[in-house]
Amino acid sequence: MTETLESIAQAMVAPGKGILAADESTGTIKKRFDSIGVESTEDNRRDYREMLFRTESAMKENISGVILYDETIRQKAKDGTPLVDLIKAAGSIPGIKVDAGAKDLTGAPGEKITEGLDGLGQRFAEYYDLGARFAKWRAVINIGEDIPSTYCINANAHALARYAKLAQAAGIVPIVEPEVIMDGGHTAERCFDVTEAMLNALYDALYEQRVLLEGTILKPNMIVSGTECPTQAGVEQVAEMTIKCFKRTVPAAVPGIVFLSGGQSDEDATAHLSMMNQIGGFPWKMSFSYGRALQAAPLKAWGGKAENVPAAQAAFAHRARMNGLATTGEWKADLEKSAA
Ligand code: 5MM
Repeated sequence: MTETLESIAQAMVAPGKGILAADESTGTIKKRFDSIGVESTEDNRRDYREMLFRTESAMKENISGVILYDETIRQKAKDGTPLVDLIKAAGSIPGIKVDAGAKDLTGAPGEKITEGLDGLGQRFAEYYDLGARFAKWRAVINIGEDIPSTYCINANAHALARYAKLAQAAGIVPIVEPEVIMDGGHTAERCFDVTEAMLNALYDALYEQRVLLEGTILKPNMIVSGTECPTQAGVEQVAEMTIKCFKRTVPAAVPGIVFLSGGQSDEDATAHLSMMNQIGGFPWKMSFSYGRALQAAPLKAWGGKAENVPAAQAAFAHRARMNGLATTGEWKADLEKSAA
């Protein structure tokens, strides 16, 4: 079958499957390794990611694609096999994070703009040759008393659309990720309003810049209460508010929405996704593109020790399976208990 932007995007959100976000930049992976007392060397990063990509059941059954960091897409496994080939051999699609990170937005205290557009066309051509068939660009939107500003929302929407058009020109499906950050004392209603404004600006910019929506994937936050908010929205409320917000803003032509976990507990991220799919009634596939909610358990079980690899792979396979079930609304809390 000829590979098109549409067919790649559809494969990324195949039922029962979702994305593994393993694109931690060097600074972020160091923080993760610090939490388990492991030094962040190139070899340790390779060993850790190789362990995940060699978890056969998870990769074959529940992981449709893996977002890689620039170092990882070029790395080889211990036996010399390119890590990209391990992913492809499992029937999963290699992807690449191409943004250069969120930097301070000039003239807007507390706000961020994601950089990385310079030379992006050439970089896409190289990543395509290295095997990437989708990419990711993340915008960071903070909620505070007077933020986000329209300036911040529009600047990030514009950059996301520029990136998306360049990706598609190179035959690569863009995941557009406007992350409204959970940190803060704000309510779920405030998260709803900010996410609604961001998504409206994003889809305006994608339209203006002639991006083919059928060949894109959205990676958003769910509508949740701020981490410091005294009243926390429950599972059903999160699911209902998230669906309502997206119905207002995300065109039906978009094939899939793959959520980030954003600091939610592993089980909350799974329960929320499953509840949304149980409720249903929306035109897109709803799946996952979790970083922490897929990796926290295997990272802890691994602890940098070769003898822990089977336990860590079992922990990863379990979370991948639970989230796979959540993509069809079939996850149940009992399944977590029986595994424990
Ligand atoms: C895996 O973390 C990604 C990379 O972050 P840095 O560029 O800061 O190192 C991050 O973009 C991730 O893909 C998304 O935020 C989703 O991850 P979570 O952990 O929120 O599910």
